[in-house]
Amino acid sequence: MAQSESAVFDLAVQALDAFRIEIPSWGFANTGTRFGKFVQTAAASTIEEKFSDATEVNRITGVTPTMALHVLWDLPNGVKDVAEVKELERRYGIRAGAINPNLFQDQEYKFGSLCNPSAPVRQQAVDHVLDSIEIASQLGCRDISLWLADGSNYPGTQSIRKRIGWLEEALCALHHHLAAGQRLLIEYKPFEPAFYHTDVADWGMALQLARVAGPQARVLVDTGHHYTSQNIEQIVAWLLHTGLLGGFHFNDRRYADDDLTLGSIDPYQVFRIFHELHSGLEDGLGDGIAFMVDQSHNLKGKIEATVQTVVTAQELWLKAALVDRKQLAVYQQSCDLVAAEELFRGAFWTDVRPLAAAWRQARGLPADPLAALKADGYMERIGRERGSRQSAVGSYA
Ligand code: RM4
Ligand code: MN
Ligand code: MN
Repeated sequence: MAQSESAVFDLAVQALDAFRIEIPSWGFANTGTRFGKFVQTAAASTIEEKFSDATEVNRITGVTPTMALHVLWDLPNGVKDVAEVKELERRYGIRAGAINPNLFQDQEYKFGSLCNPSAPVRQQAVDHVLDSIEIASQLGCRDISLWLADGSNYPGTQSIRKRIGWLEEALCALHHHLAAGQRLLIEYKPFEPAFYHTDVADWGMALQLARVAGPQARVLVDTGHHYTSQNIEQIVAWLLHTGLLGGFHFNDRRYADDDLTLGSIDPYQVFRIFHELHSGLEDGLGDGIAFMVDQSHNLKGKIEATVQTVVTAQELWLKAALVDRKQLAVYQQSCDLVAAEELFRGAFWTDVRPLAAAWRQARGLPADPLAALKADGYMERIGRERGSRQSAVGSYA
């Protein structure tokens, strides 16, 4: 890299100062697989405990001021629970982030929610999202993040096109109720729990639905929701190009929707996505993208895994910031393939950890967040306090 040391540090400061990551409340709770759960003594089982854990992560990393909430898990009484959340926001200094309606756990949703053939069930789903929009409004949250489990398991058992129509109808109705400045994020996923057809299976469907829903709808890219070897950075480039990239759910995958820690399997993929984002932002695209994490830490300690995720995201964001995009454009234009690729890979292989540590120190944060977490005794304390209350519950979260 030709840049001077101080120019590189300035670049790092700029990149990391502007990078905020939203962590999910469910990342602190006991989660498992469909085979069961291994209960952790330090897991959070109340919304207050989730706020407390989020505060610890933000205290150590300094970049996670908001926490995404799942309505059914965090506000089981819907709008009635808003006062409690507001009180927790005040007490812990963490703000509620994206509001996630839950359209997949009620018995009524066996054959779908917004795409269910039954009009009353579709209405129930719409009403739940309307409640979620109201919760978001009362909490001052910008994003309502919609993920549907809808689909079918066997060929011929559902009309795919009728379901498209019902979904469009529901999304338009919902969009109508968004407050100014709010956004409806539409997440896609190729399969699971539906194993034959999923109603919002890929980014093309999500993009089309966002267009039909209205100008405040965007597409949400969950990195784990793609088929193996799919070129996610190309999808990101298209969404930037069309102005419909709303945000991310970060995690990593090896096989399917594994919800593993970001960058644990394929950090180069995350780097390539981040390069597209830096490049888009430099060109004035992609304003207001939500960088959210969506992970389940079934085996790792929850808080440790969350801090590790944040640190990894920062490192990869920083590596991608170091790509000399002016020079790269020259190589791309002249089709100097090896020079372009080496420049690109060179940034990826740069060890940015000292740079990230220097940035943290400049911001009054611990240089090594994972070591700081181990040292401050929070995890032992909550393990002791919460340990006796954990029970081996069977559901996912
Ligand atoms: C889904 C999807 C959603 C998340 C649920 C729990 O696979 O990723 O974003 O809320 O899982
Ligand atoms: Mn997700
Ligand atoms: Mn998922």
